[in-house]
Amino acid sequence: MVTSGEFPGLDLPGVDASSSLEGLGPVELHDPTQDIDGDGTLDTVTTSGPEAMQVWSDYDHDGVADQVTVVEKDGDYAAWEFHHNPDGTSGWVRTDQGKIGQ
Ligand SMILES: [Ca+2]
Ligand SMILES: [Ca+2]
Repeated sequence: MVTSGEFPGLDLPGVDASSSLEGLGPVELHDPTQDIDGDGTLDTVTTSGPEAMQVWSDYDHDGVADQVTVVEKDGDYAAWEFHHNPDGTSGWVRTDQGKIGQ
């Protein structure tokens, strides 16, 4: 049996630059393998599929992803942040979208 601990990122949803993450709930991020912000604590998992690479980051280390950036092979990209709203709801909000090199 394969567990996500042996293969980080395997249980993360596959998304591409045109995917909407609205309606997607919190994404648990176990066993991050990279330290993107350089504070000495691992915070990020990078996964790649046939069409796109996804970079999931958990900056406050609560085990739930706070940000994801998706970069497709053809340069299309999108960035999303997981927001906790004052009214108690939460959800993904797109913060950037475009094409690399334009
Ligand atoms: Ca870090
Ligand atoms: Ca987090």
